[in-house]
Amino acid sequence: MSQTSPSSTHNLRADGARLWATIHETARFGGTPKGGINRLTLSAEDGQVRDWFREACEAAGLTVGVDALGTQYALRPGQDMSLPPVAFGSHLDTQPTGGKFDGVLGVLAGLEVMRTLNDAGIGTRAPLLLVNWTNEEGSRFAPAMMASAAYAGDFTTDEILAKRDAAGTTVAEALDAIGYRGGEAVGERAIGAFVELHIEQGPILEAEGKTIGVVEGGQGIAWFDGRIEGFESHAGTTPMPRRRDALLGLSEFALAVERIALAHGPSAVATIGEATILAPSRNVVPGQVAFTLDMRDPRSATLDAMEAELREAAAEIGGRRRMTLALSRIWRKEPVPFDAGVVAAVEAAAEGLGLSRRRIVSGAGHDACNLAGRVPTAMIFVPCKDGVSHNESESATQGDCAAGADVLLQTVLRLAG
Ligand code: HGY
Ligand code: MN
Ligand code: MN
Repeated sequence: MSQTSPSSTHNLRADGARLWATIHETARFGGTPKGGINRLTLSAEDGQVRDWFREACEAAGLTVGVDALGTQYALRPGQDMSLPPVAFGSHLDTQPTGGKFDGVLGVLAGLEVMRTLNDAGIGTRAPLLLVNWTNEEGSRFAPAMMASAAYAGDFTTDEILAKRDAAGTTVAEALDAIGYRGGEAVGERAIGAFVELHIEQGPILEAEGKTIGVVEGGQGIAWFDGRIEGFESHAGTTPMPRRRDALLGLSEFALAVERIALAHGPSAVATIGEATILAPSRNVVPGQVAFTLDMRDPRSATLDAMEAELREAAAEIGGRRRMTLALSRIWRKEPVPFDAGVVAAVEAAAEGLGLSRRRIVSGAGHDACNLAGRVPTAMIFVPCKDGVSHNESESATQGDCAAGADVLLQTVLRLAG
């Protein structure tokens, strides 16, 4: 392999058609009739795409390792193996109504970078490391981005292994079920810098006609589990004024969540994404409701203020309706700035490629937001149609995916020497 030199790599481009074909080839694992992907973390479908990923990496000459939480690391040697690898990647798990690009683009564009360097016979000074992080989505097991959070030291491996899904299955059992409970200790892998390519999952780049988002950081996130205790009673004989209907308590609280987020707008957002009547019955007034709350803003103080106002609203509604509304916070991710040097490398790469671009803060959480706490990290965004994501209609163009892969390639070459 020849040494990288500016001339030999400046004109190097990813193979956009190959990347596009790879994205669509893997979409069959958990593919849905509507053209989306339902590939929950550590499901059988996730196991299938992981097997595919390992084989594709090995076919590209990479050495693939797996850690105790199932994260896959594919290593490409560099001339100086004493240097920590330049890492890039994202996640292959999806939401239940996921699309073809969320997470997938970052992993498969990383594979495209490896394939492109192989085809050109180009070596790098530092090793390269392509990563598929376990459970970025946080849909089946909470919190989101859990494996990269463990890598960053925010959780112990045992804490994560003990997390349970709605059916009571632990992360450990789910890993064993698909054979991805690896031998490496989490956090053992040296990483010198991390770059993640991802669709924006928002409307800004498309609205402004920009191809590349140079991501400066991620906003703060707080997740809560909610529980409302009213009183079950007969649907036919309980007069309306005497009811302690937990579903009506949730309904009022949901409108309070919307009011509070709007009051702190435009950046503040809050979502009740799951709600369940426990022991439901058509002719029983709901007595117990469980729900989840996802709250975000780029400002930490705003997250604090919103939480205080939500708790006040819960107490007021509960007092008036003679029920308890309990909110327990299960996760708080502070707003995180990315590394100025890596951000500059992304910006220089996009400029060198003559791509339209703008600086942007990520509204979505990403594994990069956890890595940023431990290694120099930044992200690259490309547009997605109408800014839609976490929806089976999620869509991006081949040209934008290829442009994102080219920015990833040039950024990695800048960082790896
Ligand atoms: O929730 C998030 O922001 C990420 O898409 N899992
Ligand atoms: Mn994602
Ligand atoms: Mn997602």
